Amino acid sequence: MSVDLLLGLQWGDEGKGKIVDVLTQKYDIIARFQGGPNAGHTLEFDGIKHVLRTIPSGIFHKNAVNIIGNGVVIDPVVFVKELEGLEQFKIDIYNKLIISRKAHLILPTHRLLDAASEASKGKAKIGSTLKGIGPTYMDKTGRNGLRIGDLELDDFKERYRNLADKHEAMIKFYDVSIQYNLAEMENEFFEAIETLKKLQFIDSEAYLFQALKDGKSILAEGAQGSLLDVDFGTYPFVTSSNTTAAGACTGLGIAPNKIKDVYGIFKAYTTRVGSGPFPTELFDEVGETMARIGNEFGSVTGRKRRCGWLDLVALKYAVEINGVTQLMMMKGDVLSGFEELKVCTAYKYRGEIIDHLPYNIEEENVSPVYKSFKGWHADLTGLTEYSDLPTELKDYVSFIEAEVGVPIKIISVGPDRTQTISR
Ligand code: 2SA
Ligand code: MG
Repeated sequence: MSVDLLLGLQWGDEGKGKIVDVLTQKYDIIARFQGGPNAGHTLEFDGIKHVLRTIPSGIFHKNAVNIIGNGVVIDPVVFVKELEGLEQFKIDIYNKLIISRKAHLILPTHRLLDAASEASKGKAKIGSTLKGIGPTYMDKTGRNGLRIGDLELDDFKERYRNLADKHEAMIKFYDVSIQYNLAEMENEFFEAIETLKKLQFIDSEAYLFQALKDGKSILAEGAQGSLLDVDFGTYPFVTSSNTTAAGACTGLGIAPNKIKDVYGIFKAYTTRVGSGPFPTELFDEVGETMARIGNEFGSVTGRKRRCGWLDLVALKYAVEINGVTQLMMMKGDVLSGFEELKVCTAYKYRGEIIDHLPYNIEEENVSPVYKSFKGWHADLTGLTEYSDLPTELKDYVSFIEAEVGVPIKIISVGPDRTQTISR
């Protein structure tokens, strides 16, 4: 059997949670491979809206096993809150959720370091979610990190203290004023660890090898989006993990030749939360309307998301980097009611027209070249058949498919599980 991947193709918040939830019926195992509590995967079903942070989006399905892979970073405090939020659903969490021993731990001081780093950057700040993601991955690649498996060691507390002391010195070095009570944060941390330890810790790569041998089907769930990838995103305004397809190999221990389908999720328009370049960003009424109708607020931080037209230059790039085999277009319903829609097909860069992302992609040197489309007015949210969609939307879909060269297999017309049109 093989592994399918599901990834966001823009700057996150494409609607991955919803699609994993819809697709999980087909899979035995759902595995998260990168990121951590910076993610906010929103699912809606039976009139309930739920946001997942570290836990894979297959958790609501009866038979799926959910794995948090080695590439993920886990904050015990956030994780336990997430577990508490799930209590109402009566999920057999201790059998359905397993964690890789190799996943790294986010310490309270990682969160403080994140805050200190951002404060020290002033206007140039990344706009991080302040969940300690960057500093935790820095400790991972710097070979200083603590992992889930370390919780099973007798000297965990000592290891913790060593690292936390070092972090405290670093926080002082930043020389910024951030208020905190570390003792309180540590109490909360160690308390959360006791709950966390009730879960199964495993060598998840071995589990997945065996699962593949046993003919199980696996869906790898990405977090954030391709343009936030630490290597291929709009660096330095990125997150600190590989959000692209390669990240699934390193974040789970899956060989590239085991990957079959790569589902690429994108919004019918574009959003970005946090700082950094965004060539098709709208600063006018149209952008405001998108944000309002699309309810574009960060599901973790509540920050208002920046909105703009669909950027096909960036989308094509993400499709290539990830080897996307099927596209899924989200939030088509949000575009209902606009007289005119625009799609960016190229950039004007230093006086030239280019069709790729330049190394130095900043608002000042890149301006989008648009193609206009006629809008539609129909309410899509109750539609279930592709044939019932307005002709203008079908034209929009066909244009994207032709430009990108990959079929759009799912069109989402609302947040609920049922508001999903398959082709
Ligand atoms: P970080 O916290 O170090 O990963 O931040 C670095 C950049 O990555 C962006 N980022 C995100 N962008 C969109 N959605 C994300 N998840 C949350 C959500 C965000 C929220 O689902 O809504 O609630 O604000 C996410 N996580 C990280 C971040 O904005 C920085 O630009
Ligand atoms: Mg999100």
